Amino acid sequence: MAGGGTERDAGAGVTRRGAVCGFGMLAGASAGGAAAKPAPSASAEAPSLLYPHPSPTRSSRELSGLWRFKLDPQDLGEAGRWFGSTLQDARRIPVPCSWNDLFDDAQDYFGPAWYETDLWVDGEPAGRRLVLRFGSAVYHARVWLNGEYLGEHVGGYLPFAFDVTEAARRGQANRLTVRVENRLRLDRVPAAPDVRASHFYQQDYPQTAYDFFPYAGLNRPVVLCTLPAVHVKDVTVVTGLDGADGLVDVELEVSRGWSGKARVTLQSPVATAAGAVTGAVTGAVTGAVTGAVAVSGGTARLRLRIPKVRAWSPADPHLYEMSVSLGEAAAPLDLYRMKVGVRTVRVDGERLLVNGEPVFLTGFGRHEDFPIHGKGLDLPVLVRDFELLRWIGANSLRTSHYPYAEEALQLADEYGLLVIAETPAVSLVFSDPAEVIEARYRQLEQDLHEIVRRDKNHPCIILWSLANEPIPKPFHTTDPVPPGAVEAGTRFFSRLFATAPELDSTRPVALVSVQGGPPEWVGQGDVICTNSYDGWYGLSGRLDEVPGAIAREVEALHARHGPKPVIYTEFGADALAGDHADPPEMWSEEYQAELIATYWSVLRKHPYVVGAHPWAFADFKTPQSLTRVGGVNQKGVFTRDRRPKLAAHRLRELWSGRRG
Ligand code: GCB
Repeated sequence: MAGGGTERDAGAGVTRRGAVCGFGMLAGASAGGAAAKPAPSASAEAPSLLYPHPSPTRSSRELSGLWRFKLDPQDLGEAGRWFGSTLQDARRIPVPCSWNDLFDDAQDYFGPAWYETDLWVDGEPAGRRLVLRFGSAVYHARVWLNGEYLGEHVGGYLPFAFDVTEAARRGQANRLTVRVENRLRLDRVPAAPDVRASHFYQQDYPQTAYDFFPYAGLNRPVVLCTLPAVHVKDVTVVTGLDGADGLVDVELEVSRGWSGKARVTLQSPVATAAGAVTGAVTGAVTGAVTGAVAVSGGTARLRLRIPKVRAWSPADPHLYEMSVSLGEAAAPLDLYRMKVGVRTVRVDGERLLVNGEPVFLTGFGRHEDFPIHGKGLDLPVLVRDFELLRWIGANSLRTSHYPYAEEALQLADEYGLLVIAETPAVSLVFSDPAEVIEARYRQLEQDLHEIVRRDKNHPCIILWSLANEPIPKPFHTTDPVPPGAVEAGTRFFSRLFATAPELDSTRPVALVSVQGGPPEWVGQGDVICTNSYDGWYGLSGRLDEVPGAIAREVEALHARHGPKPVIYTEFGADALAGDHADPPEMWSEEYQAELIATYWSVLRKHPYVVGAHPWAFADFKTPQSLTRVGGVNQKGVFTRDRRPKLAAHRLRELWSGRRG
């Protein structure tokens, strides 16, 4: 493993300014308390993390492009004040992008790396707050502007922002420096494995505890935003249905503890014959629905009623345009626009209901993964994937195994895909030391706050997944489960399951268990989500024995946890594209297609099973190991470059009902 050195405390000898690390306002219907605290000055107030949609009072400019980049394997940069002047011997790196596939010496690099770009702010409107917003940084970032320390963020898949109004200078280039550090550590989420537990032939490289490549860097856009001093800082939308009407409860948080008038308007966009989007209103609604409210001490709540609402659903993913304006309508102090889908989600006994109707989830877990870009936001791939999901007849998606880019959720809202939104807690091991488990808990709870705050308003999200495959001891050991490991996990998840509804009481919560995982953990969920690999890791090659094994397993789950809905969040087999065998053999396209179809037919016979997600949507890069041919997990029903395997065609037939 490259890199070295130990982490020091954040920002020794440097100042800290307005960093947001997710300890702000809690989401959900009862949120809003933190804004009541008087803000001594705007720059001391944590900046808004709302998605930076532009409006007449706001601007956003992506700083995407070629930045300067330098690895720092000896960890010399901070002591050497690399943020104080232009990076020496730097090479160019695109942002957003993972660094691993670009440079040979960065492929398996773990340690600090420095990013730098020049930033001119002269084009931004004067008199507004300037905010730098990072979509994500894997795993830990420290940021400086013109040598002045702005702050840090820990955790790889969530946004953070800094108010740079005072630090930025007009009339000259501003030097933006970011130190990103990606070490695989036991106390992180996701965590590195405790390698003492693995035998020599079971060690993957790089050594992750999870089965995807640890792509690192500035994977999502960095955006320079401007917004007025008094601005909408957060919006929480909760929707409901009352007969034919839609109810939209809106909670506002306004900066600086501001008091005054606010207006919230909802209207349907409609494509004109020419394809343009206008502000006209369609459907049964005969005008925009507007509500006025008094903001007091930075908070306000109101309810809008949409007569004869056009509800959001997979069949009709209708989105209303919502605008929130502060102050006088004719000349608002701030105007924030976002989309709202009106829908309900609820678990009722063994059913999962969207708008009161039972749903059955067809779809996949996926990865943010593509050659060269790694986990860098790649909009063409994202759009292609959503088109393929539509082609194959998927109505849902799990953000395995971490929060995806915000743009993915925006697309899911528009495509009408139901999303199981997952935290980055993948493969947590509970035989690790107690202090390590506690450190992970703190990180995960922070992540959960940040996820809910970021994603709470997406109608597509119907279920939170708190973790994927937590395990009492590492997979690769035959040692017995150490005493206390199951109990440690039970305590861990009890705390997390208690926290989730405090943040969002409107959606069910689950964790994704692995076949044979402790029932005490998965049983805490509103929905029982399970991964199952009969015919692959177990009963390898024995397709004829698989139906019986699945039936026994699903019936045992129901007996243990019923009445609750069950979702099979993973099942499948690796298939090397182009490898064929008749009768089907492992690694052939036929075997994968047959195994997936077998699961489908058994699961469909059990009415409490409400979802079947074969693993995975597409092949994806993993650490090198004996089980990953080409360093790729080949369980995709599409190849890594998105060509369909036999299983994709088979699923398309099954999901369209053309084949039973
Ligand atoms: C699982 C994991 C997933 C792996 C998959 C596999 O259970 O949740 O991350 O990629 O198995 O292919 O082994």
